[in-house]
Amino acid sequence: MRFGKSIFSTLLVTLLFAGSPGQAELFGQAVPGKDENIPFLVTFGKEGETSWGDDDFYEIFFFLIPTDFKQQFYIRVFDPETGGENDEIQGEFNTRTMFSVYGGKGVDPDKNEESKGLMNKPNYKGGTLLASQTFGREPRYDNKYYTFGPFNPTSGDFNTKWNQYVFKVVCEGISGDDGNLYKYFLSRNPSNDVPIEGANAFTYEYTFRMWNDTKSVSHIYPYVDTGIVWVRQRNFDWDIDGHILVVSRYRQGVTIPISNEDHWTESRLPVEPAEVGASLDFQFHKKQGELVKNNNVVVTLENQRGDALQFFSSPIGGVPVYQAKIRVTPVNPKK
Ligand SMILES: [Ca+2]
Ligand SMILES: [Ca+2]
Ligand SMILES: [Ca+2]
Ligand SMILES: [Ca+2]
Repeated sequence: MRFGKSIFSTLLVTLLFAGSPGQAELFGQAVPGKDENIPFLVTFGKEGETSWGDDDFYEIFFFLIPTDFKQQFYIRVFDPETGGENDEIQGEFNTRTMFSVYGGKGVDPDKNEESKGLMNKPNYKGGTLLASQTFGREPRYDNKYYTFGPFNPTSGDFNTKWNQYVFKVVCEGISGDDGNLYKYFLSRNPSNDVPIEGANAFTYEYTFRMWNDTKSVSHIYPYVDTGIVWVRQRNFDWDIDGHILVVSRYRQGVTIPISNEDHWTESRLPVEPAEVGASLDFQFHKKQGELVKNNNVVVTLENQRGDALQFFSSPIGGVPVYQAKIRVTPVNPKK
């Protein structure tokens, strides 16, 4: 993927309108993000079954630190252990999960394709290991934070196009079969969630837990960069739980094919020129009636060239809102 001028103008617009309600929060440090309405990320121990909703037993997130931020920062992990509250038990709790923070050369996915951690590209640990910690079942971290850091922004992999330092956190389910549910917060402070203005986070393959609430709608926000004509969406283990709707400034909503248990479904979605340089809103609507419980799901997107799209925790350009006044050609997604 290529970040051109468009993202900077979008970021600039975002900065200019920071005060208006509904605009992008500048503080994209909660992962999952505030607008996503996703309760937790989830990574299973590698002895788990993929039918429980994690296809590969690891998850990678990138954190972006703006160059004008000169202080040290921290990456906090909420409920890093697997046991007690929040986590998904299978038999007894025996999962061990390793969190590793990387900086330096090799992290930036723009320069190192394998850093993205997509399927069939196993060398996702590019970069310099800055910190690592393994958690089993540990009551002291149950429903609590573990804090990595402090880190210096300049320990990241500098990306000149974005003018930001890139860090990477890899979470791997190294043993056991339970699901570790957790979330991140990028913070100025080791013991509180204090956001860094202008920072953000993203992933290329999003593995997350849905709420156990039929009324809830979760969102993820892929950024559509210049040159994108269509995208291929892939979703895994959706368990036929309701529907997935794609909304944008120019798209009132189109449903996409959904996956069943332990199953990938994919489809192509044409992109309108007017959708370029902004985020799409992938909405995950729960099935009404009987609750599909503990639904974990995986989503990836790639463009017509096969390059993966980023899902930003704080949507670039803000949450896209359909604008009825703008006429668009009806979209008819074809495989
Ligand atoms: Ca727990
Ligand atoms: Ca177990
Ligand atoms: Ca956990
Ligand atoms: Ca599932």
